[in-house]
Amino acid sequence: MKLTNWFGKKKDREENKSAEIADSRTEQPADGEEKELREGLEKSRSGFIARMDSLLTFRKEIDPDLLDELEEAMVMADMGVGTVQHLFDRLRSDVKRNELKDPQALRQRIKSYLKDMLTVTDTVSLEEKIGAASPPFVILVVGVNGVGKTTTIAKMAHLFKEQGKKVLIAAADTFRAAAIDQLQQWGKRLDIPVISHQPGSDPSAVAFDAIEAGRSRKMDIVIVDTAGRLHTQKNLMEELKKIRRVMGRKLSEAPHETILVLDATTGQNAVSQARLFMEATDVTGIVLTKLDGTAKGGIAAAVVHEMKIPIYFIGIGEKMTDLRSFNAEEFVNALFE
Ligand SMILES: Nc1nc2c(ncn2[C@@H]2O[C@H](COP(=O)(O)OP(=O)(O)O)[C@@H](O)[C@H]2O)c(=O)[nH]1
Ligand SMILES: [Mg+2]
Repeated sequence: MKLTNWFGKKKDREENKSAEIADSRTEQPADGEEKELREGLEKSRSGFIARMDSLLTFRKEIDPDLLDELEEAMVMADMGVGTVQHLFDRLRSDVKRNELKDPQALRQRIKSYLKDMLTVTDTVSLEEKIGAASPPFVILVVGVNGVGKTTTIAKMAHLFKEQGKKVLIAAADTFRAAAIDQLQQWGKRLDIPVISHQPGSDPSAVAFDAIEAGRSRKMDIVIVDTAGRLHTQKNLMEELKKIRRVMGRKLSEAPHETILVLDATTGQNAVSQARLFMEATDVTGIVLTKLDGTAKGGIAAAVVHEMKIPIYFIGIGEKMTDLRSFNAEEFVNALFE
């Protein structure tokens, strides 16, 4: 299946139709959301999944060579050595016990193990957490520069607003004037209030004001943007700690969630970033952005398996609507089918 435009959903019906016909694995026509997810993951599907399938297709039986080659393909897809090893330990012992008849059975097993690895057990969904808390529910968004924090905040705000929630966003990335402008512009487009101070001002003061405004204006959700300068790692982490402390003074449960944004196109770098942020602050959930821009969607499995933190959302484009709640089942199906 070849789609020329990853971002645009405006392809005419003809093109959609032929794309679907061309994809022999599509058994039923996907609904709009499913189709958009499939399109968002197209690079990975035609990248690492296609590579896996080309290894499986011409084999009659599962031999050690096949397993080795598949293993290599998964490492190449940024799944991470440790994660891949875990997966293949399980697969090899299944093969040893003669549980897998042929390469297609192996494919099914990989699919099902990937779903396991993308699922963090005993976690409550973000939606349930929001529902259970007394408002405002405060979300602190962290991550290094350029991963898509501000865009993701706009997308989340849009999504929550669609669900009928009152949302306020705060520009605690005070490092650059442009960052404040960017959030203000999103606020205008989304028609939601933005709390901001002068460039260069104290980010924790912005966060404090945001919670105050969230309470007095009876907001359901307050989302706080932060700066992400990597070259001042230590300062950045100290700044985040201070923001959290100051938030907690205003509202003891705040922040209810600390969401780490990771850019899927940075591969294993995203995993190292996750480690750094987890050491410095209490990350509760992940948003994996730019999945539309990488053929190595295996990074999702590495992040969840290694961090044991759930992915709440994935970004599959630059538009306001290009954010999806993450569901392991849907995600793996969209990749594999
Ligand atoms: N293709 C694609 N681009 C994205 C996605 N999320 C963010 N971006 C782009 O990444 C760039 C950096 O985003 P920004 O929100 O400013 O990052 P920040 O520095 O972390 O706040 C912008 O050009 C965004 O449009 C995504 O899911 N897919
Ligand atoms: Mg930003």
